Amino acid sequence: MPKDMRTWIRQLEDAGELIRVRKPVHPQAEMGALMYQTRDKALLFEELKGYPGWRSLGQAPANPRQAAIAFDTTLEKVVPTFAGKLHLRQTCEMVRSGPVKDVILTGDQVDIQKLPAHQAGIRDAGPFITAGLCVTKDPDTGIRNMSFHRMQVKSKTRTGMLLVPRHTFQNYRKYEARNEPMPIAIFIGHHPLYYMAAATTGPYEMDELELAGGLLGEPVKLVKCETLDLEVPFDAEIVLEGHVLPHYREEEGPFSEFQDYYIAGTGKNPVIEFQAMTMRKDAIFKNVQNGSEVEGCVYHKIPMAAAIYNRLKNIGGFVDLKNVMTLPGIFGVVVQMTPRYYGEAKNVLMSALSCEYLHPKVAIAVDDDVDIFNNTEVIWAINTRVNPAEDIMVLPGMRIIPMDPTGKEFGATGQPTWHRTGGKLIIDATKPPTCDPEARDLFERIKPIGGGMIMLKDYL
Ligand SMILES: Cc1cc2nc3c(=O)[nH]c(=O)nc-3n(C[C@H](O)[C@H](O)[C@H](O)COP(=O)(O)O)c2cc1C
Ligand SMILES: [Mn+2]
Repeated sequence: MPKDMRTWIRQLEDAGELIRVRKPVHPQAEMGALMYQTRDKALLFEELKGYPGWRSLGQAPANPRQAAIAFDTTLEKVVPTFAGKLHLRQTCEMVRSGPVKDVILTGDQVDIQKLPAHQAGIRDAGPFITAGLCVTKDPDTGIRNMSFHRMQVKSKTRTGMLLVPRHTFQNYRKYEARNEPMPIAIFIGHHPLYYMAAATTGPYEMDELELAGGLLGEPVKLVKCETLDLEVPFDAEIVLEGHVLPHYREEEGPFSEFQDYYIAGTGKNPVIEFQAMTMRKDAIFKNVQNGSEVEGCVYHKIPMAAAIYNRLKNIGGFVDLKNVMTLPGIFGVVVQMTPRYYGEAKNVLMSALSCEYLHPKVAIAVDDDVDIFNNTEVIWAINTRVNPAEDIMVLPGMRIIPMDPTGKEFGATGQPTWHRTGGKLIIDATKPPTCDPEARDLFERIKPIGGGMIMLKDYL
């Protein structure tokens, strides 16, 4: 059976990683607080106040450790594992129908306000659809794109949409140049590897649904939309079919974002008008809580670290690279490596700051005796292995992600020219390289005599 949101719920539950919330929860008044709180376990809300019959899954994955479960691996191996699969593609398979077509609503029957979309933060403009994966096509080539976008619920048939200038925006620009609305299909609720694929920034030509197939190890099965020349997974929970209106913008936001701020992106943004909705007869909704170190962040952290891992492997021909992890707020990345030469770590960090993703602005390198999943260890390495005069570099005037409030803003949200500039920071917290064993030896960490063998429990 192909992996979908239901197999994922079962997998989490079997692993003791899911809590069923049986008391009724209000999606706008209560759910955000519960999801923001749980940093360890996933939540399945079984009864929703004001939305009879609906259930919703949240914080699933709640953290990178749970993301590793989706890849059938461990926290330490999840980034190298994903990196090793980034080149995999499986051609999607068309099927005639599927559970997502159990219920088909068109015209006046469409009412997205009946969906239990949650309100994430106090200052949010209202409920947002937070787990919608947006499928569009390049009108010239027909190549598909799939990406994550926040969608502010505005009426029965309308949402806003934040489009940071990337591939979906590129497709939208092409439709705008033709003065045509852009067809868009949004599926809500699926296996996390679909979300990981959607949050992977690769070449414009990459069909993220083919990458999803590569990650899943099985082709994604697609069905035709009811009202659009687009295809969506046959086993999603819910599908919305609509158009992004050309040359039209409306106030959108604020929204609780991944940096743990409301700032950035709020302003005149595109809108989607929906004309059809299909779903399973017992569809489970999916809400994603955003903020630092919650689910929204996890979908960013893992693909970004995987893309950076692949990029860094071959800097200077070869890097003895061990691991990569994204830091809280996702503007930072920590690279674990064994430096072989002086200056090597700095070259590697330069590349991490200039990769597929605009987010990284702080790049830190550490040796493999530092646990990169423990930020206390990373700070220890910075404090004890860095000579600030030598090992820190500030790079001014770089292009940074427009969602970074520290930067100088140009243009405005909703426009293809929207961007920011700001500084980037390199911190080489590695030990001296292996080519200088004497210097390196000064940084040998203490190990207690008998460490790992003499256990306290044996003395109690
Ligand atoms: C939880 C989550 C929410 C996101 N929300 C948005 C958004 O509202 N607008 C946006 O432009 N990108 C958003 N992104 C980032 C894009 O989906 C991501 O960069 C993706 O790789 C872009 O794909 P594309 O380059 O094919 O357009 C979000 C990512 C995640 C993980
Ligand atoms: Mn893309």
